[in-house]
Amino acid sequence: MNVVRREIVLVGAPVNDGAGQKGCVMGPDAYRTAGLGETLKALGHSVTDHGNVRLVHPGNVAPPNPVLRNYETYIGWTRALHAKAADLGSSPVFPIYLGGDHSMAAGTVSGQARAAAAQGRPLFVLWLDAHSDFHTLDSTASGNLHGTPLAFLCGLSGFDDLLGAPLEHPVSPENVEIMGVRSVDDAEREMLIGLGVGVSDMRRIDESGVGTLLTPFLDRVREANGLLHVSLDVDFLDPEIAPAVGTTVPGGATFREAHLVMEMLHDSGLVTSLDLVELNPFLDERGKTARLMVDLTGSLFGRRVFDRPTRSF
Ligand code: HAR
Ligand code: MN
Ligand code: MN
Ligand code: MN
Repeated sequence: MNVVRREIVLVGAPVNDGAGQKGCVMGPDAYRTAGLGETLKALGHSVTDHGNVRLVHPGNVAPPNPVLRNYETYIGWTRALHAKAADLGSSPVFPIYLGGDHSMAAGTVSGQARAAAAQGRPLFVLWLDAHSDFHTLDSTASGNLHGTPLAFLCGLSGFDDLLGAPLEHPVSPENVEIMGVRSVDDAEREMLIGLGVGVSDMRRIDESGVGTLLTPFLDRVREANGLLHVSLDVDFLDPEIAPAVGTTVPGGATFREAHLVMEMLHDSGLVTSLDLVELNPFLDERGKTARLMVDLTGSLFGRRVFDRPTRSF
């Protein structure tokens, strides 16, 4: 069997202030309850749970736009998770960040990008999401900060409060692929096009299939000797199969599309860190969504029906 045994570290990020409604704070414990650690161990990996990261409140910081909600805790979480991810990224472990709403990725991905830069390797990001999360602090109309982390990570301006200085190691927009998107605001669309971010929206998935769209991106990661961070938002999935999310959008990825993405990512051997975000267990149906997210993570870590052909001819 061709199993690469990984040293997996689970990190809880009970971030809730970036979302419009409450419940993501329970996400990390729902993944633990749904058996994430046991599932990964059964696949032959070692798993260590580092518990939950704690918010360090930054003190009073005036928001640059009055519409922003919970600006100070966005800063506090970004700093705490950035430090944790930069640390884990410099060791040979595979971190899985258990969210928490998607604003947490401002910290996890920027920390991983710092660690990648220290190794002289580019970080690529696969953002699996119904949304592009590409608002600046100026352009957001809702003020919900989970709609902004990818713009921050790509180095757009106005985010200097988050780490207290301009982002030192932004992710290059051409190294980002957003997949499954079906809800983009006008301001986001202009910025995504202007910067050349890769976007495979649901229509392109319908027309070409996830495999055809994912392969060239993975080839680019490999050719660049890059590291690959995957940020999996529950709302990437169709709400019929994954109801436990506050921002459902109809017409999402199917069960098989999502598993195929995870299986291809596994086979590529390129993924080095993962976020599981936006799970709101308060909205779940008997743990169905939490279990699906655990199963998808199992596919990313090598679960398959057959590990070799049944015949040699
Ligand atoms: N674009 C909308 C806004 O900014 C919706 C953002 C919702 N984001 C998430 N994460 N649920 O993907 O308010
Ligand atoms: Mn998101
Ligand atoms: Mn540096
Ligand atoms: Mn989303």
